[in-house]
Amino acid sequence: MGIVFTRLFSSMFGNREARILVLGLDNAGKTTILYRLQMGEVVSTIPTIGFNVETVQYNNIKFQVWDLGHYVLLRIPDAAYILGTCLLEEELKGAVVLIYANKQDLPGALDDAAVTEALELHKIKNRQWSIFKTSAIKGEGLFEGLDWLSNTLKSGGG
Ligand SMILES: Nc1nc2c(ncn2[C@@H]2O[C@H](COP(=O)(O)OP(=O)(O)OP(=O)(O)O)[C@@H](O)[C@H]2O)c(=O)[nH]1
Ligand SMILES: [Mg+2]
Repeated sequence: MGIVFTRLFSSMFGNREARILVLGLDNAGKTTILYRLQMGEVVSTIPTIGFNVETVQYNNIKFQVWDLGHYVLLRIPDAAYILGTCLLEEELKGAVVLIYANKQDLPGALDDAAVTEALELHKIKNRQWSIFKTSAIKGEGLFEGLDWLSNTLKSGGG
């Protein structure tokens, strides 16, 4: 699953820009999602060492997407803990949280309710968040999530 944070900046000219920090379990599909959103196709990936930064233009918002590689092998309880810790960061104060429950095309994938429970998303207070079931391989759910994100940002979230 990928975990996405974003924060909105409006320039003097009304162009909207947002930064997205992509976090998630190793092998969750973060890099695949990034390039699927950017190019509309599945690219072959190798485990990310360091990070990828790309721009995705969508709904009149220029998203600068930071895709972090697996520095540590995360498991779900770690992911829940790290998410909670990240949300305490001053830098991410007010950031909107979009969760992709990815790999829904695979049998046994945790669905949105199971991911919500595993990541303890109901503990998130004073912040807008939403979760979407996705398959980066099939191209399902990704833009629905980005629609939620851009609408939330445009209505003043983040
Ligand atoms: N079946 C299925 N496979 C997926 C999906 N998304 C990604 N994958 C595959 O999962 C593997 C890992 O994808 P990556 O995008 O490299 O994963 P990552 O989260 O960037 O991994 P790290 O960079 O190691 O943290 C690749 O073989 C992808 O093709 C999906 O929705 N369904
Ligand atoms: Mg990667």
